[in-house]
Amino acid sequence: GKVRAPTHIISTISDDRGEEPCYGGVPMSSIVEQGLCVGDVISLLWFKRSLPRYCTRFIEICVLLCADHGPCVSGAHNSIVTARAGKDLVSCLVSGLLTIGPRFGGAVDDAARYFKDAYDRGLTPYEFVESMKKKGIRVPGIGHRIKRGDNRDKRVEILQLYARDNFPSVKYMEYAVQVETYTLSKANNLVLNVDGAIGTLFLDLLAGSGMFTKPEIDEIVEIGYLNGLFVLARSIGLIGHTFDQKRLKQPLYRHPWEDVLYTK
Ligand code: Q5B
Repeated sequence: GKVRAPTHIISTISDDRGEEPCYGGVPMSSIVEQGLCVGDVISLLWFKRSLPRYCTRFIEICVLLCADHGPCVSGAHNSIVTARAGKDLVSCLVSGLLTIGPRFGGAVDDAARYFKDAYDRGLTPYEFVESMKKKGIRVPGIGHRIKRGDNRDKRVEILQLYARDNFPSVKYMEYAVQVETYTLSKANNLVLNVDGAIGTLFLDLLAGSGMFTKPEIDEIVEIGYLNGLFVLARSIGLIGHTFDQKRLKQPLYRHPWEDVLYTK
């Protein structure tokens, strides 16, 4: 009989062998005919299933809200400096993307991990925050350079409002709000930030939609899918900043001496 040669790659995401490519088994023509959007494509390619409209809309809102946050944040700054050094689009984009990490934009997965663990173990906000302090770990998803208790992040409010109106359950989000109330009692900068809002709300999406088994949720949180939302979204802004600098014909950037403390 026929013997199948062992393959070097196993792939389950999309299939380009037929007349038209299929994303998670759904032909592209069907995606277009049904008027599906980026949130649907993300749900097919990342989560390998068609999620309900309220979920794909939530994913799209995350992308819209994280697309950019001005020229002063780490990622945009790097892209701007790289563009001004005359580099190509991909170099400018990746130099911005490489700043995404535990302090800037890349705290979404850890927020989901730590808040899930704390909520599932029944820790009070006090016990959660103080246990993190004892371990010397900053609570991922808490704190912001410019947002404060009296100047909240509008993006967080928009996401919370959407989830309250559309999600069957927002237990992780409500827990995050309680944690924020506690951290704000300690310092005014310790707000729930956009990473924390997305991380905890995505836990609610995973747990409340009925579309994922518990092992699947644990795997998604363990592998870390959710920083991908920030990376994808912020790429839009970083590309915008790159075009902006090139259009404005900005010269090579050199940081001013006055802004450096030279010490021996
Ligand atoms: N403290 C975000 O810090 C920042 C604490 C904390 C306990 C915390 C910090 C942090 C966790 C990581 C995180 C996502 C580095 C942020 C984003 C996207 C963005 C960005 C934009 C966009 C800010 C002052 C005192 C110290 C600290 C204590 C601070 N955070 N304690 N848990 N989480 N958060 N990142 O302002 O006693 O004086 O030593 O690491 O969630 O990246 O727009 O800019 O869209 O682009 O530098 O929104 O919070 O504050 O370091 O001076 O700390 O607060 O221990 O206490 P800062 P620091 P003490 S969203």
